[in-house]
Amino acid sequence: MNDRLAGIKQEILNGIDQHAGSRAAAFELRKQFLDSKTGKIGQLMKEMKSIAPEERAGFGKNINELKEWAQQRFSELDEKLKARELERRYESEKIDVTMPAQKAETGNLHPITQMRNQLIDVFAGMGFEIYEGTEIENDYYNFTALNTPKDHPARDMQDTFYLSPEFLLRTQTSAGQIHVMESKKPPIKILAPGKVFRSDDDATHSPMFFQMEGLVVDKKITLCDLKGMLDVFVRKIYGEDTTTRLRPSYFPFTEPSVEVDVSCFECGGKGCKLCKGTGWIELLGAGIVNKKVLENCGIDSEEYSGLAFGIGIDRTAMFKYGINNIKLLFESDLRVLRQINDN
Ligand code: FA5
Repeated sequence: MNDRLAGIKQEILNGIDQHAGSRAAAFELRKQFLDSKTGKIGQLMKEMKSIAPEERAGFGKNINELKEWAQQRFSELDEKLKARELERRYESEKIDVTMPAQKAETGNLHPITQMRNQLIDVFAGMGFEIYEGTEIENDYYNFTALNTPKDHPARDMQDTFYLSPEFLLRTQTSAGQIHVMESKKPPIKILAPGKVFRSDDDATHSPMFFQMEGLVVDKKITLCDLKGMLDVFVRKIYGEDTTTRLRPSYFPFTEPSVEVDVSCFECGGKGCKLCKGTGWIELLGAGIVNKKVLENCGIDSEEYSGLAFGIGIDRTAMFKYGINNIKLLFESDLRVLRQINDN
């Protein structure tokens, strides 16, 4: 019997030597010998019955000693493995406090989004509400209801992407004017920012760009109201000394129509490269809402009048941040985008 005990001892020593590389493997090995039901040492206890009574006490003592010895070995092993695991962790998580810190990059809003937000802030301060229209429009809302029927030459002013004979990508946020006037009774004071699309492509024109439409319909709205609002807008965006100039223009949906220039904020009006020596920069189109458009939307043009303007958001941003090619706004070049942070 003592040989069997010695054999188990040896087995344990071999097992510890060969297999117990991790705490999980050591646990499995321990179970093989010390599990109360299936362990080899426990099994020996069950054999007590078959031992001669006079040898039983000695046999039991030897088994208990073996059990204590095994428990001791396994807890030493566990301690050793625990220490090794900890060492490995320390090694892998070691921090060199002399290393330069990793730079945490923070992003910022896209210049067009920054400009859009600034414009919304300015006009929200004057009581405008936001209306978000859809990018796909039908011919009626983008042209016909805006006093531009099928054969109207003004359609050539905007090269259109047609999706079908009826549907198109809106060429102007002015399409939103009609939706608003159809669904709301005056007084109306809305701002409609969004993407618009035209078959247009050069340094200052992009096939997709952003506009912000403003529409006010109420009693006794005049061109003076328009000029007053636009003066507030340019002063807030380009500085207190900036002013506007209205030049006669043509849009089928406004009468009279104006092109709005802003005094050059770079040279103060003296003439420079930015304003091409004129002292003025062309910024947006605007006018008094054509009576025909009001009538198309069921608004009494004798009782009410309206003003409307369409600001190019990209163009406003280009002037403000000194960007000379609209493509720079859409190429996602971080060197450009990082320079513009007006938040
Ligand atoms: C219009 O789109 C009119 N709907 C504006 C308007 C609204 C007039 C309400 C009267 C009443 P226009 O085509 O000029 O007008 O465009 C307005 C602005 O959008 C321009 O001043 C310019 O800043 C910008 N813009 C026009 N085409 C492009 C383009 N391809 N890329 C970038 N910006 C553009």
